[in-house]
Amino acid sequence: NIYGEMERSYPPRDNSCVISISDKRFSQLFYPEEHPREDPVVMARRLGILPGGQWKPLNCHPLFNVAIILPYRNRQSQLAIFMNYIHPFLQSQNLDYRIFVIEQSPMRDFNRAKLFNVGYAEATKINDFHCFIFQDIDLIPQNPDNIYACTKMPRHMSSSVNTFRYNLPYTGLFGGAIALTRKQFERVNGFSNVFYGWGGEDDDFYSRLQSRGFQVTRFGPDVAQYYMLTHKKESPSTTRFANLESGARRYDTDGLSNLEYRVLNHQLRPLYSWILADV
Ligand code: NGS
Repeated sequence: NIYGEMERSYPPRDNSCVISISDKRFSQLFYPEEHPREDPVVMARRLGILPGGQWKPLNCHPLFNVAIILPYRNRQSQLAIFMNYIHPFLQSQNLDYRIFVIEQSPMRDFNRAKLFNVGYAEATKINDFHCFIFQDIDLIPQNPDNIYACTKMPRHMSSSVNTFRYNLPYTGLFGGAIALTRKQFERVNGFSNVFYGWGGEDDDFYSRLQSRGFQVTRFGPDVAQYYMLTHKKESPSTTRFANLESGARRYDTDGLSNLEYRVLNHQLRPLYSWILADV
């Protein structure tokens, strides 16, 4: 029973929300690109989403308190498809959640891992989030039983992606979508900040977890199914292997502990909190 592995954010009460309702709406929606798109303001009003993309159930006591962190640059149509889909999905799970989009300013190569650290740091300033989901905007969870909340061990959520024909390509893959409690994330000093450009930062993060004795967990491949929105493949960074190799020497000094960035702009948009950062 996967739900036995969940790490609650709040103690249960008489009127605790049920964790999953296996909502059948979601399996009908693929392809998500073709799902009817609702105007963000209309959607927020219809679903009772507060400015900045916050929501919690009002008729039951939520068990999970989650910040969803999405690194972002230049993927406007994916962002729209993701938001259109994810709010009803998260609401079906009765979570107390808030969505953060962390956009990297132009010029430097994209630094997915550092944007996660920025998202973590900014979210933590706003609220005492118990659980963090770090995930790519192009990944759409297909199974409503894939709870967007934390487990007793750090969890690789997207182990079954359509582009890999729903197979895990290698055991150490920890990219795509992951869930960690604040404590777990702090224990490994967050992500490395040095991975500019595509690739390797998730492998480094996996090594960090292993170095601290964490066994990562995954739900079964049927539950962990994701649909990836199509896009051109990025060209991999040339420094990723060198950074990976020297990674172990930096676990304590490179991460949340030395995180530096500037927030250039921020807005509470109808479906998410937007933060523009120079990293
Ligand atoms: C590995 C990358 C990871 C990446 C994974 C899957 O090779 O960062 O492929 O990529 N590691 C290195 O480059 C060192 S995927 O096929 O999803 O584009 O997450």
